[in-house]
Amino acid sequence: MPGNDKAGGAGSDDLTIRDVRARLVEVPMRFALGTSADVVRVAPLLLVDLQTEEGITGHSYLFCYRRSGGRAIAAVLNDAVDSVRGAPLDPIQLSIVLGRRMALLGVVGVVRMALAALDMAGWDARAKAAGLPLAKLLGAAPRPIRAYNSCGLGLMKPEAAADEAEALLEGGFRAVKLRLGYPTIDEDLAVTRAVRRRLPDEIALMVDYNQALTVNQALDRGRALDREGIAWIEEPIRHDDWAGNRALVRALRTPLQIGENFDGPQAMEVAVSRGATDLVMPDAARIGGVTGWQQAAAIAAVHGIEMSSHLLPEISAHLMAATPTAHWLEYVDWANGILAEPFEVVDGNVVVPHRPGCGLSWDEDAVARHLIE
Ligand code: SMN
Ligand code: MG
Repeated sequence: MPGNDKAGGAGSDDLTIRDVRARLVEVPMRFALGTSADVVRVAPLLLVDLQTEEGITGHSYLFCYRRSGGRAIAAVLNDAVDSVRGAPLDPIQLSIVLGRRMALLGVVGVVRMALAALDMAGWDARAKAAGLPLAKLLGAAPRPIRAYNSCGLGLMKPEAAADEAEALLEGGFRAVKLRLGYPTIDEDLAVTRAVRRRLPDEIALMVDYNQALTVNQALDRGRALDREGIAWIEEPIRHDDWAGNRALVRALRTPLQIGENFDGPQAMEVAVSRGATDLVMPDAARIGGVTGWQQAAAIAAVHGIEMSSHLLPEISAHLMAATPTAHWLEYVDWANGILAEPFEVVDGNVVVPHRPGCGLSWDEDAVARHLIE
């Protein structure tokens, strides 16, 4: 590259942190999502622009679950960037430095998500500076990634769930995910059977409890679901009850899936080494952004465990392209309303764009319409 100093000086693709802008929007969702924990009707998204002295801006966004989550994450993100303004945009070094600086507060939850947003925007900027799609910068071809449609299919009456499941196959999806955790096992089974009956046999059906059950309830309901043709049972009990999850892995035929609540790659390593799951599905925003994801992908690869993604389908598509044991990408369309170029879905695969970076840019008119602060 012109200007590159082979003796080890600054290359022309070096970047320096200048500032960050975080904007909270609430985007209407086409399908509301009623889980056993809460109902989500609008998507609170934090849009992050990381500006560099060199004029390149890195983009990322987070799904914040609640408006208050977005506000809290924005506050931590601004604080974190204040403390590294003028530093080289080196995401791996930043994860070490900021991890230390935030250690007294605790690098969990909101703090973890703020640092992940910075990390992902940092990698986006670096990929743009290199002129490469993020997947390529990570050593992978930007190929189409197999996805399941995870929009909707919250808690609802059996026939309504079957109708919605059918509608979600539009776009060629070959898998959908149903939320469970009704008051009784009979209700769980009634909805599952109505959906399973309506879907063609070759369509995979995952179910997600969002940590609703005790271990004993999960054993009962899991054994019943073992006869229903389910691809995985997700988070039936508290996600970090490693012993309880291990008991479920041993007792149930259907694969156990956990991971969206792994707080950094260390948590995933504990879960996997204790045999607490069959499958893993980290969330890029909780596992530590691109930097944390790569460490998690290495853990999954050395243990031979299939790894799926959680939410954030745009950045996850790049990450899954570079994941040796990639399994299923979780697709949601929640950011489409504010993206200038929403990612394409073809035959149930998310298409990884060939443009430099992650391929995220904002539709500023839509952002203005949905802006909270
Ligand atoms: C989920 C995701 C986002 C909001 C609520 C629930 C769910 C999933 O656990 O895995 O999609
Ligand atoms: Mg889940």
